[in-house]
Amino acid sequence: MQEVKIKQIDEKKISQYIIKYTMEDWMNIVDSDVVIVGAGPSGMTAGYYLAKAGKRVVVFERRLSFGGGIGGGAMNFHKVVIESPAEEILKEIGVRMTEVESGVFIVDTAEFMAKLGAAAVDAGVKILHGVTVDDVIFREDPLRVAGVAVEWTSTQMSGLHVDPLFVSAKAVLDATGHDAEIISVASRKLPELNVQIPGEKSAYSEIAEELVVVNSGKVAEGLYSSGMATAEVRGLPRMGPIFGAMLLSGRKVAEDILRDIR
Ligand code: 48H
Ligand code: FE2
Repeated sequence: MQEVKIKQIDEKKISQYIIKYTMEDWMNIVDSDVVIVGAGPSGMTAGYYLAKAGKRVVVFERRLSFGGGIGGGAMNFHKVVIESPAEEILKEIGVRMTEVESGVFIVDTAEFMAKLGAAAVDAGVKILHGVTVDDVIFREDPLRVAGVAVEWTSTQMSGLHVDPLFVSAKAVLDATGHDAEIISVASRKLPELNVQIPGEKSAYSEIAEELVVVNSGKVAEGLYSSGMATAEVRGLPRMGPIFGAMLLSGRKVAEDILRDIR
């Protein structure tokens, strides 16, 4: 048997290193350029392009995983469909695809999630898991969304009365998927933003993809939507397990945010 020499470190130091470096990160995170809520396909794509453009981006994800709805595929089948021109984005981050007809691709869900997550992290996005966003910060003159309130998901699930911490940002992106949770809370608590939520429609895949992409963007000053949150907020049809619009809407909203916060 070969001897293995493992560096020894005691418990106190393990804790100290984790606490010190976590808090250093949080000191920066509370003053971000862009807060993205949700590490699903649209949120991670937006984060990837924003970080590549040099913005300080944090993604808060309620769960302890990446990918949002990618992981469930279609009825738990481990494949999803991507259509042109969204394959450009997957090519850029090295996801392998099978072209099943001109402009239509099949991808594996695990590879899609892993490589999108890795691309976002490599571009400089901070992704924090187990954090739920449950409110926004606002400012007047001019009226705008100026950040979010965050809480540990585990604290929320416990039902304990614990106040959140606040994170300020020049732009907040609701990439929370079907429920558009952040825009919903902003619309309810800040009626002066004048945001109505008609709700998502039943499936009509052929038209839904393009509609989601072109309608992703600013919802109110400082507040943006992408992916299925856009369908909810703009009253658009759903499309099922085809993910081109999730990627393209993430890229589109990143471009809009870059223009606005320059
Ligand atoms: C922190 C939160 C909070 C919160 C939610 O659902 P997602 O995958 O979102 P999209 O829009 O990028 O992608 C949608 C796609 O997965 C999908 O469902 C499609 C294409 N459906 C078509 C159809 O017909 O059904 O990801 C959202 C993420 C998830 O990981 C949530 O856990 C997370 O956001 N999240 N994180 N604070 N308040 N709410
Ligand atoms: Fe869905």
